[in-house]
Amino acid sequence: MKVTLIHPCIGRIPGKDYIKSWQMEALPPAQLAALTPSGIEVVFHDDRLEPIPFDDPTDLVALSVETYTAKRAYQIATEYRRRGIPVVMGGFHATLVPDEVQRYAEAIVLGEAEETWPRLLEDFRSGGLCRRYQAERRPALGSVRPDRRIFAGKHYLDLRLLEASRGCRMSCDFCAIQTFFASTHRRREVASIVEEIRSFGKNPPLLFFVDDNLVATPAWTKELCRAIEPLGVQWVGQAAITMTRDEELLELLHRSGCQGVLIGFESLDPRNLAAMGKTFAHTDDGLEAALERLRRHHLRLYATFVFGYEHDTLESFERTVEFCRQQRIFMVAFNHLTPFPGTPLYKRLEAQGRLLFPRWWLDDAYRYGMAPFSLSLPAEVVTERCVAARKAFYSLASIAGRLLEPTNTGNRRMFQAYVFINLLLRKEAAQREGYPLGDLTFRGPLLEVGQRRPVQVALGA
Ligand code: B12
Ligand code: SF4
Repeated sequence: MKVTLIHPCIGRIPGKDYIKSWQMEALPPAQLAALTPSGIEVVFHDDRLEPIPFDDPTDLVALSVETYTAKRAYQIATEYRRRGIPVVMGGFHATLVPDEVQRYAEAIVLGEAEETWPRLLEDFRSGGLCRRYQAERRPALGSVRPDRRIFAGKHYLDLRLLEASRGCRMSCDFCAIQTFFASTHRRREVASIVEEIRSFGKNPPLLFFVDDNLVATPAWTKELCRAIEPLGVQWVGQAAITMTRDEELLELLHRSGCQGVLIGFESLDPRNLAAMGKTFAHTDDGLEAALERLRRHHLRLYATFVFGYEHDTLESFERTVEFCRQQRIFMVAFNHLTPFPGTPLYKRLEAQGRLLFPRWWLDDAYRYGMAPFSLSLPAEVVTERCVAARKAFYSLASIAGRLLEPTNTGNRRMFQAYVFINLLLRKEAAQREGYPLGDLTFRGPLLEVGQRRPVQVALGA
């Protein structure tokens, strides 16, 4: 039996390269590969890097689906359905909107795959595939490590992704994580994380802990830092501004090799933070003092912001760019707020009739970067101002100005990373805009389960 794992891209413009900064190792298929019983052949195609050989024989196709990749995933499923090959789907979107995803997949998996994927494969092998799988409980983490052999020969960014914990206890109203993990947070045994890092060998690439909040449980994070310090690795991860209240934590993070953290600031306006349920992100002595503490401990910052919330005005964009430039932040993301289906935000905007594209992820008129809703500011304004903010932050003058911050350039690897990332994001500031969802070369209608048409008819349709 042969299973083909596929990680879909968001979309594709014929003849143009995919967005470089999104080309990182894909952990979901690596985890599925590790969970697949021996004796089943596994092949992996990364749609972001390479063409998919649709005509290669396979028994089953498995796709990870995020909201932004849903349309492309359905296109890929359609290609296989034309060839009579069953497709299963899992991941965030399959969990957030199972009824939609189920129309395009013979079977779907809701939630995490550790328990359900082996069961699904067994059912498929015995001819009894069910339509829907959902784990009865959240799996223990760390007993199965991603099988990274599937990445061989693929050219990803030079980062090694790994997980130390899953989920988040917070409940920000826009966030798909809180819906997917139901505001729970589980951590791996520190020893098993150390063992995984050791398995990467001497001088591994920069590690990227993909956890949504690596500092959610400070005592555990400190234990982790102490355990990885002797390994001499360099790493980055995702955290929360709450970490700046604990100087011992900051010091341990630095000593363990932490080079920088992504923090979701979302907004500089406390009224917006209150509206999104993110009041825990307050800092007693102000953001400037909090960022100063990060710098003092040599921690670089990737600050992410979203625009379009209730209290945003035109000034919000300029004020935020100015703040980030003044603080000489290593890198930023300025995106419009995104109503992901299944989140409280999505339900609220839907109920208020504020969604301009109710199913934006499938709408042919929708492009990446377009605010699909309107609150205090018109959607086009939010869309345009996000691009302008990115261009201002990634202007050559801003990149050069932020070089003056010693933390940004403190060691050779991070100096090179600063230049590479800032120039890349400068290029992508405009490249991402108007990016299509789905592959523009795809022809024919999306085929739902049970529909099967000859290839030549679909291609000509
Ligand atoms: C690392 C990461 C990235 C990296 C790399 C992504 C990659 N190579 O896959 C980068 C930085 C490039 C990135 C970019 C983006 N990301 Co991202 N990213 C993540 C992050 C933090 C971790 C993903 C991960 O590896 N998890 C570990 C794996 C093992 O867990 P998992 O994906 O949940 O998979 C498990 C289950 O879901 C399930 N499963 C998953 N797929 C399948 C498939 C089958 C068949 C089965 C059975 C089961 C199954 O089994 C797995 C094991 O239990 C997640 C948040 C998160 N906590 O997951 C966001 C997340 C996936 N990203 C998100 C978004 C929005 C984006 C961007 C669109 C951001 C932007 N505006 O630019 C881009 C899109 C890029 C793209 N798709 O090409 C959202 C997606 C939300 C949604 N509703 O779909 C998330 C959830 C973050 C969030 N806060 O909402 N991202
Ligand atoms: S935005 Fe961050 S803190 Fe809020 S629920 Fe999502 S992962 Fe947790």
